[in-house]
Amino acid sequence: FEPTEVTVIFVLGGPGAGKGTQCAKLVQDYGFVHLSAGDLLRAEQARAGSQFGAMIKEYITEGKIVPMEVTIKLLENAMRAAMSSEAGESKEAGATSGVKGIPARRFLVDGFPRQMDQAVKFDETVCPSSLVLFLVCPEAILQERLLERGKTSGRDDDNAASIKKRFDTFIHTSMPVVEYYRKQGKVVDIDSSKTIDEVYEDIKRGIAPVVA
Ligand code: UP5
Ligand code: MG
Repeated sequence: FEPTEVTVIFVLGGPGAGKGTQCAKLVQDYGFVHLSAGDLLRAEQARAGSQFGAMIKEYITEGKIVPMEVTIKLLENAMRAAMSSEAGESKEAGATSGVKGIPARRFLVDGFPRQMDQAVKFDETVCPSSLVLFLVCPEAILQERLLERGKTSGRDDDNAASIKKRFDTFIHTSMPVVEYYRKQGKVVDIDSSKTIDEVYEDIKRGIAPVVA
Protein backbone atom coordinates (compact mmCIF):
# COMPACT_ATOMS: atom_id res chain seq x y z
CA PHE A 1 0.00 0.00 0.00
CA GLU A 2 1.12 3.53 -0.68
CA PRO A 3 1.23 5.81 2.37
CA THR A 4 -0.83 8.28 0.32
CA GLU A 5 -3.47 5.60 -0.09
CA VAL A 6 -3.89 4.53 3.53
CA THR A 7 -3.37 5.84 7.05
CA VAL A 8 -2.27 3.25 9.59
CA ILE A 9 -2.29 3.77 13.35
CA PHE A 10 -0.78 1.04 15.50
CA VAL A 11 -2.53 0.55 18.84
CA LEU A 12 -0.15 -1.11 21.30
CA GLY A 13 -0.17 -1.85 25.01
CA GLY A 14 -0.03 -4.74 27.46
CA PRO A 15 -2.60 -7.53 27.61
CA GLY A 16 -5.90 -6.04 28.75
CA ALA A 17 -4.73 -2.43 28.33
CA GLY A 18 -7.95 -1.59 26.49
CA LYS A 19 -6.82 -1.73 22.87
CA GLY A 20 -9.97 -3.42 21.59
CA THR A 21 -12.29 -1.29 23.72
CA GLN A 22 -10.79 1.99 22.52
CA CYS A 23 -10.57 0.88 18.88
CA ALA A 24 -14.31 0.13 18.90
CA LYS A 25 -14.99 3.73 19.97
CA LEU A 26 -12.68 5.14 17.29
CA VAL A 27 -14.44 3.06 14.63
CA GLN A 28 -17.77 4.63 15.58
CA ASP A 29 -16.56 8.22 15.57
CA TYR A 30 -13.95 8.28 12.80
CA GLY A 31 -14.81 5.44 10.43
CA PHE A 32 -11.56 3.59 10.95
CA VAL A 33 -11.32 -0.03 9.92
CA HIS A 34 -10.27 -1.94 13.02
CA LEU A 35 -7.91 -4.86 12.50
CA SER A 36 -7.04 -6.75 15.67
CA ALA A 37 -4.14 -9.13 15.02
CA GLY A 38 -5.30 -11.27 17.93
CA ASP A 39 -8.89 -11.43 16.60
CA LEU A 40 -7.63 -12.34 13.13
CA LEU A 41 -5.45 -15.09 14.60
CA ARG A 42 -8.35 -16.43 16.69
CA ALA A 43 -10.60 -16.44 13.60
CA GLU A 44 -7.94 -18.28 11.62
CA GLN A 45 -7.57 -20.76 14.47
CA ALA A 46 -11.32 -21.43 14.38
CA ARG A 47 -11.52 -21.67 10.58
CA ALA A 48 -12.24 -25.20 9.43
CA GLY A 49 -9.37 -26.52 7.36
CA SER A 50 -6.79 -23.97 8.51
CA GLN A 51 -3.32 -25.49 8.42
CA PHE A 52 -2.27 -23.10 11.20
CA GLY A 53 -5.11 -23.72 13.69
CA ALA A 54 -3.31 -25.98 16.14
CA MET A 55 -0.13 -23.92 16.00
CA ILE A 56 -1.97 -20.65 16.68
CA LYS A 57 -3.81 -22.14 19.65
CA GLU A 58 -0.58 -23.31 21.22
CA TYR A 59 1.18 -19.96 20.73
CA ILE A 60 -1.75 -17.99 22.12
CA THR A 61 -2.14 -20.21 25.18
CA GLU A 62 1.59 -19.87 25.85
CA GLY A 63 1.48 -16.11 25.30
CA LYS A 64 4.08 -16.43 22.55
CA ILE A 65 4.21 -14.50 19.28
CA VAL A 66 2.93 -16.46 16.28
CA PRO A 67 5.46 -16.47 13.39
CA MET A 68 5.09 -13.18 11.57
CA GLU A 69 4.43 -14.65 8.12
CA VAL A 70 1.03 -15.88 9.32
CA THR A 71 -0.01 -12.67 11.06
CA ILE A 72 1.20 -10.29 8.35
CA LYS A 73 -0.63 -12.31 5.70
CA LEU A 74 -3.88 -12.15 7.70
CA LEU A 75 -3.50 -8.39 8.19
CA GLU A 76 -2.67 -7.76 4.56
CA ASN A 77 -5.64 -9.82 3.37
CA ALA A 78 -7.97 -7.95 5.71
CA MET A 79 -6.61 -4.59 4.53
CA ARG A 80 -7.11 -5.55 0.90
CA ALA A 81 -10.64 -6.74 1.60
CA ALA A 82 -11.46 -3.47 3.32
CA MET A 83 -9.94 -1.43 0.49
CA SER A 84 -11.99 -3.23 -2.13
CA SER A 85 -15.28 -2.85 -0.30
CA GLU A 86 -16.70 0.29 1.23
CA ALA A 87 -16.14 0.73 4.94
CA GLY A 88 -19.16 -0.52 6.74
CA GLU A 89 -19.68 -3.37 4.36
CA SER A 90 -16.56 -5.40 5.07
CA LYS A 91 -17.48 -8.85 6.24
CA GLU A 92 -13.88 -9.91 6.89
CA ALA A 93 -13.17 -11.41 10.29
CA GLY A 94 -11.44 -8.85 12.43
CA ALA A 95 -12.51 -5.91 10.28
CA THR A 96 -15.07 -3.93 12.19
CA SER A 97 -17.37 -1.85 10.05
CA GLY A 98 -16.68 1.84 9.78
CA VAL A 99 -18.93 4.80 9.09
CA LYS A 100 -20.92 4.14 5.94
CA GLY A 101 -19.89 6.13 2.93
CA ILE A 102 -16.32 6.81 4.06
CA PRO A 103 -13.82 4.77 2.03
CA ALA A 104 -11.83 2.26 4.07
CA ARG A 105 -8.52 4.00 4.04
CA ARG A 106 -7.87 4.53 7.72
CA PHE A 107 -6.76 1.49 9.66
CA LEU A 108 -6.31 0.82 13.34
CA VAL A 109 -3.92 -2.07 13.66
CA ASP A 110 -4.51 -3.37 17.19
CA GLY A 111 -1.98 -5.52 19.02
CA PHE A 112 0.57 -5.53 16.22
CA PRO A 113 3.54 -5.30 15.74
CA ARG A 114 4.67 -6.89 19.00
CA GLN A 115 8.08 -8.22 18.00
CA MET A 116 10.88 -6.33 16.20
CA ASP A 117 10.96 -8.57 13.12
CA GLN A 118 7.22 -7.95 12.56
CA ALA A 119 7.67 -4.21 12.89
CA VAL A 120 10.47 -4.01 10.33
CA LYS A 121 8.74 -6.36 7.90
CA PHE A 122 5.35 -4.61 8.04
CA ASP A 123 6.87 -1.15 7.66
CA GLU A 124 8.88 -2.32 4.64
CA THR A 125 6.40 -4.51 2.85
CA VAL A 126 2.91 -3.29 3.78
CA CYS A 127 2.91 0.32 4.96
CA PRO A 128 4.63 2.43 7.64
CA SER A 129 2.34 3.74 10.37
CA SER A 130 1.55 7.42 10.86
CA LEU A 131 1.25 7.14 14.62
CA VAL A 132 1.56 4.66 17.47
CA LEU A 133 -0.89 4.85 20.36
CA PHE A 134 0.67 3.21 23.39
CA LEU A 135 -1.74 2.37 26.20
CA VAL A 136 0.13 2.31 29.51
CA CYS A 137 -1.33 0.52 32.54
CA PRO A 138 0.14 -1.19 35.65
CA GLU A 139 0.31 -4.99 35.58
CA ALA A 140 -1.91 -5.43 38.66
CA ILE A 141 -4.80 -3.62 36.95
CA LEU A 142 -4.30 -5.56 33.73
CA GLN A 143 -4.37 -8.84 35.59
CA GLU A 144 -7.54 -7.90 37.43
CA ARG A 145 -9.29 -6.89 34.17
CA LEU A 146 -8.30 -10.07 32.37
CA LEU A 147 -9.25 -12.42 35.19
CA GLU A 148 -12.63 -10.70 35.34
CA ARG A 149 -13.10 -10.96 31.58
CA GLY A 150 -11.94 -14.59 31.70
CA LYS A 151 -15.10 -15.55 33.56
CA THR A 152 -17.06 -15.09 30.33
CA SER A 153 -14.66 -14.48 27.40
CA GLY A 154 -13.95 -18.09 26.50
CA ARG A 155 -10.43 -17.03 25.46
CA ASP A 156 -7.77 -19.73 25.86
CA ASP A 157 -5.39 -17.17 27.35
CA ASP A 158 -7.59 -15.42 29.95
CA ASN A 159 -6.34 -17.53 32.87
CA ALA A 160 -3.72 -16.70 35.50
CA ALA A 161 -0.98 -18.89 33.98
CA SER A 162 -1.38 -17.53 30.43
CA ILE A 163 -1.79 -13.93 31.64
CA LYS A 164 1.60 -14.13 33.38
CA LYS A 165 3.21 -15.42 30.18
CA ARG A 166 1.51 -12.75 28.06
CA PHE A 167 2.84 -10.08 30.39
CA ASP A 168 6.40 -11.46 30.25
CA THR A 169 6.28 -11.51 26.46
CA PHE A 170 4.98 -7.96 26.44
CA ILE A 171 7.87 -6.71 28.60
CA HIS A 172 10.69 -8.63 26.92
CA THR A 173 9.54 -8.89 23.30
CA SER A 174 7.04 -6.12 22.63
CA MET A 175 8.45 -3.17 24.60
CA PRO A 176 11.49 -2.93 22.27
CA VAL A 177 9.04 -2.28 19.42
CA VAL A 178 7.53 0.65 21.32
CA GLU A 179 11.01 2.05 22.00
CA TYR A 180 11.91 1.64 18.31
CA TYR A 181 8.92 3.76 17.27
CA ARG A 182 9.58 6.19 20.10
CA LYS A 183 12.96 6.97 18.53
CA GLN A 184 11.07 7.75 15.33
CA GLY A 185 8.90 10.23 17.26
CA LYS A 186 5.70 8.33 16.47
CA VAL A 187 4.58 7.25 19.95
CA VAL A 188 1.75 8.92 21.87
CA ASP A 189 1.58 7.58 25.44
CA ILE A 190 -1.89 7.17 26.91
CA ASP A 191 -2.56 6.37 30.58
CA SER A 192 -5.12 3.58 30.21
CA SER A 193 -5.61 2.96 33.92
CA LYS A 194 -8.26 5.70 33.88
CA THR A 195 -11.93 5.14 33.03
CA ILE A 196 -12.81 4.09 29.49
CA ASP A 197 -14.22 7.54 28.69
CA GLU A 198 -11.25 9.42 30.14
CA VAL A 199 -8.85 7.25 28.15
CA TYR A 200 -10.86 7.90 25.01
CA GLU A 201 -10.70 11.68 25.48
CA ASP A 202 -6.90 11.45 25.72
CA ILE A 203 -6.79 9.26 22.62
CA LYS A 204 -8.89 11.71 20.59
CA ARG A 205 -6.43 14.46 21.48
CA GLY A 206 -3.52 12.13 20.62
CA ILE A 207 -4.71 11.25 17.13
CA ALA A 208 -5.89 14.73 16.19
CA PRO A 209 -2.78 15.49 14.11
CA VAL A 210 -3.30 12.52 11.79
CA VAL A 211 -7.08 12.59 11.37
CA ALA A 212 -7.45 16.29 10.70
N1 UP5 B 1 -11.40 -2.54 30.13
C1 UP5 B 1 -10.84 -1.94 29.04
N2 UP5 B 1 -10.55 -0.66 29.31
C2 UP5 B 1 -10.89 -0.43 30.59
C3 UP5 B 1 -10.80 0.72 31.45
N3 UP5 B 1 -10.30 1.89 31.02
N4 UP5 B 1 -11.23 0.60 32.72
C4 UP5 B 1 -11.73 -0.60 33.17
N5 UP5 B 1 -11.85 -1.71 32.41
C5 UP5 B 1 -11.42 -1.63 31.14
O1 UP5 B 1 -10.00 -4.82 27.53
C6 UP5 B 1 -9.71 -5.86 28.42
C7 UP5 B 1 -10.75 -5.89 29.54
O2 UP5 B 1 -10.62 -4.72 30.32
C8 UP5 B 1 -12.19 -5.89 29.01
O3 UP5 B 1 -12.96 -6.67 29.85
C9 UP5 B 1 -12.59 -4.43 29.06
O4 UP5 B 1 -13.96 -4.25 29.25
C10 UP5 B 1 -11.81 -3.93 30.27
P1 UP5 B 1 -9.67 -4.93 25.98
O5 UP5 B 1 -10.17 -3.70 25.32
O6 UP5 B 1 -10.11 -6.23 25.45
O7 UP5 B 1 -8.07 -4.87 26.04
P2 UP5 B 1 -7.00 -5.36 25.00
O8 UP5 B 1 -5.83 -4.48 25.19
O9 UP5 B 1 -7.59 -5.45 23.65
O10 UP5 B 1 -6.72 -6.80 25.62
P3 UP5 B 1 -6.37 -8.16 24.90
O11 UP5 B 1 -6.59 -9.22 25.91
O12 UP5 B 1 -7.05 -8.29 23.60
O13 UP5 B 1 -4.82 -7.93 24.68
P4 UP5 B 1 -3.70 -8.90 24.22
O14 UP5 B 1 -2.67 -8.03 23.67
O15 UP5 B 1 -3.28 -9.81 25.29
O16 UP5 B 1 -4.46 -9.84 23.17
P5 UP5 B 1 -4.42 -9.95 21.58
O17 UP5 B 1 -5.70 -10.46 21.16
O18 UP5 B 1 -3.89 -8.71 20.99
O19 UP5 B 1 -3.31 -11.09 21.39
C11 UP5 B 1 -3.55 -12.37 21.94
C12 UP5 B 1 -2.42 -13.29 21.58
O20 UP5 B 1 -2.34 -13.46 20.18
C13 UP5 B 1 -1.01 -12.82 21.98
O21 UP5 B 1 -0.73 -13.10 23.32
C14 UP5 B 1 -0.16 -13.66 21.03
O22 UP5 B 1 -0.05 -14.99 21.49
C15 UP5 B 1 -1.02 -13.66 19.77
N6 UP5 B 1 -0.60 -12.61 18.84
C16 UP5 B 1 0.51 -12.86 18.03
O23 UP5 B 1 1.12 -13.93 18.10
N7 UP5 B 1 0.91 -11.91 17.13
C17 UP5 B 1 0.29 -10.72 17.02
O24 UP5 B 1 0.71 -9.90 16.19
C18 UP5 B 1 -0.83 -10.46 17.85
C19 UP5 B 1 -1.24 -11.41 18.75
MG1 MG C 1 -7.76 -7.03 22.21
